[in-house]
Amino acid sequence: MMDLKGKKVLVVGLGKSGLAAALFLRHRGAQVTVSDIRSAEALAKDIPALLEEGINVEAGGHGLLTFRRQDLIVVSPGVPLDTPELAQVRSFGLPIIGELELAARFLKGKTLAITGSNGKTTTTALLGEILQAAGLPTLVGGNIGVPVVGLIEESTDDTWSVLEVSSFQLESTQEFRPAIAVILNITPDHLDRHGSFENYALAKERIFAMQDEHDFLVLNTDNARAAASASRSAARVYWFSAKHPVVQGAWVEDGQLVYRAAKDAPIETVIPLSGISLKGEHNVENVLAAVCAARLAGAPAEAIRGAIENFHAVEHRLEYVSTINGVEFYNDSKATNVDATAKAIAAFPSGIHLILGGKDKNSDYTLLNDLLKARVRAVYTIGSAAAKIESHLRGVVPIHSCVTLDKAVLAAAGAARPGEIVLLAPACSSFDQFESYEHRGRVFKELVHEGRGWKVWQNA
Ligand code: UMA
Repeated sequence: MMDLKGKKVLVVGLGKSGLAAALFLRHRGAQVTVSDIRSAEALAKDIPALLEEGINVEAGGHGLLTFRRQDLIVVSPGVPLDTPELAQVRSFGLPIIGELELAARFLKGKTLAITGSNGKTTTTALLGEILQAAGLPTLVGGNIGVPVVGLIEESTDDTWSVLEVSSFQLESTQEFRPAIAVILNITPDHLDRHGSFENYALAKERIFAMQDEHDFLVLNTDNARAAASASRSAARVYWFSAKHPVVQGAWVEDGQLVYRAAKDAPIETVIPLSGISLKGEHNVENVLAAVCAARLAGAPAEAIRGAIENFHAVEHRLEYVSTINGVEFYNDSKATNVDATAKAIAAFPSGIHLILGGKDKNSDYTLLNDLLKARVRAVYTIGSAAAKIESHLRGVVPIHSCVTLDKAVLAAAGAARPGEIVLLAPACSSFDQFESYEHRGRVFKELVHEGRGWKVWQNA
């Protein structure tokens, strides 16, 4: 474990992770400075508490000198590792780690880490419920919204920390070594940050980089890039598949989710497909991954079944909002990439009014064309990506430029007929118009609930 006493540590980025990291480092005796590009006014709510703790704050930009005078730099996940200041001090040999790596060096007990382009949050939340139902001391955190450093004080040698880990967090890991790692799928996302699909996939693969034959890696046989990781892993590989049996792991057979611990082990029946309340084929994959990882962690099948039966959609992930005048509204604000949106569309057979747009991530929206033709009545665009989306989808489905979410909800609700669906699954990040995808999802839900009384909806 590293000794932080008296060390000069710079925390870059003062969001959730930076705040938690700064406080943790300070409590362990480090001399802490936080640097953020946002102005002091924008950071006003956090600065007084930091100053009171004896933490220095640099607001309104990153000063190169601030970066140089340190023993260690801890980077928030949203800060690109190639920012000029970080690139410079790296060339001087200064250690740079992310918040996840910092936490990994102090967290007690065992870690079950889940990554993937889509499904991470649902699988993480479900696994947290399962391990808890199995009576194991469980903490849940990571990209799901709870910085991992915040779990350290509560962790004991018996704890299972169930962590959602993103490519941003994994990119800067060094010693991070989960006892069980899960890669749900790898499809294009965050190409603006990682530069190429392969770089993005390599960042994800850091989840098993430090694992050895005592550890487990759970992979999706049905996703080519995730499955390809098997040959690069030193861990014991387990599989899940929604399509066919696997040698060891979880799959679907005769309408049941089943698990087998080894090639010659008996097949255990865990739960019928009908026992899963989550919508969509992709959620069958998420549940299979959870079944496999939970069995590896030692949870009995009964605890797994009970937790799955009681588990409903996580907020902002294909979350049912309301039915108004026969039109169903779904909030999938967490669909921040094209693949996630494709999965959301695939969850409904037809009659979808789809709200798309936000901040583009160098994505290819033409990948949606076949699904749009088959299932979507109209697309309603919002945000800075609208023009690009419209040019990619032109001639495929009717498109309405709505600019903002309120106009899109109004237009979609006005056009939808009873039995149809209004779906927010924007395929983009939210940062052009909202603070976060959660904020965007909450605004959507408020608009839907407020809209109950609107005349235009009653006429729909
Ligand atoms: N900042 C700088 N310099 C920069 C860039 C940013 O100072 O060059 C500052 C910003 O001004 C801001 C702060 O950094 O004040 C934001 O830091 P951050 O983006 O790391 O955000 P946090 O609030 O710390 O949230 C992060 C994760 N955010 C990202 O990875 C972008 C959250 O995941 C995560 O829940 C949280 O840590 C706790 O672990 C969100 C996310 O969008 C949900 N994740 C991506 C995804 O799921 O697709 C990866």
